[in-house]
Amino acid sequence: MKGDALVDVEQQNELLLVKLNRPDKRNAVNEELLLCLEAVFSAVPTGIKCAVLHSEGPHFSAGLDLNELKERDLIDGMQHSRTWHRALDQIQFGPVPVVAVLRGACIGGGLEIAAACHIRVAEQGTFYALPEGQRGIFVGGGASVRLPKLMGMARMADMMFTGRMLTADEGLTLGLSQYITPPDAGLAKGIELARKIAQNTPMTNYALMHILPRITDSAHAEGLLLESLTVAMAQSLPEAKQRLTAFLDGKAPKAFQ
Ligand code: 1HE
Repeated sequence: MKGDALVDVEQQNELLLVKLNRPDKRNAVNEELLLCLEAVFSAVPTGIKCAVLHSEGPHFSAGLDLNELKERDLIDGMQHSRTWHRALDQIQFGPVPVVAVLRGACIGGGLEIAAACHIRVAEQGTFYALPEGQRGIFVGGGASVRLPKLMGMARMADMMFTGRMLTADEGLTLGLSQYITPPDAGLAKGIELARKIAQNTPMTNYALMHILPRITDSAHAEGLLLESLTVAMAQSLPEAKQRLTAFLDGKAPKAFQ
């Protein structure tokens, strides 16, 4: 998917760079763009170990394409929200970790897409908002499930009750992003992080993507049991044994290197 596609994809060795590519509409997400995103993350080529989701133009995404709301009845609205859930679950629970690189507006559905990624890097100048409250609607792309886990329910509710906008610095403090960079340095940072992630064992990345969220959603006893199963599986794999032996032989970097 190249050129004027709404989602542009570029392979860089073990990394997949996925770009929201509708800058004239501030990367507002219409049905076509959403389905493109789902298709890309459903067909990650073999050999790819990590993806970076970034954007063309000065804004990550202005959220849902509001033109599409005008004609929708109740059942259409329900199905449309479920399409968002499917597409964003494909990002969160797909085959590879995804690093989001944010800039400018990260609004509504744009923030929902960012929240489905595994790590968020925000450039200075990024701003976050959930104008759904002001528009008389509600979040529909999974924000009510994902955002309270990142920033807490009260903060998310505040953003919707009051239309409060958060700056990049506030987003970093509150957990919306894990990294902040100068303007225009986000993609380089995202790629640097993705290269690091790509060096992990597949089991570690799988556990972080697919098991940790289940543990977090579990009751105490079930969570601990899942953790034990995961560590036992991971440590029994040859690639873990090699890494442990390398450390004990003084051939692996220390924790702080
Ligand atoms: C759009 C959209 C959009 C821009 N749907 N067309 N999201 C919002 O409520 C955010 C609405 N957007 C904005 O507040 C601003 O556009 C921005 C702050 C992001 C950028 O401002 P600016 O001055 O750079 O651009 P602009 O002039 O406002 O917009 C440029 C064009 O993009 C313009 O179209 P044009 O044909 O007149 O050039 C805008 O109409 C268009 N555009 N944002 C449709 N959102 C799963 S449910 C999720 C629910 C939500 O996401 S609600 C939040 C919706």
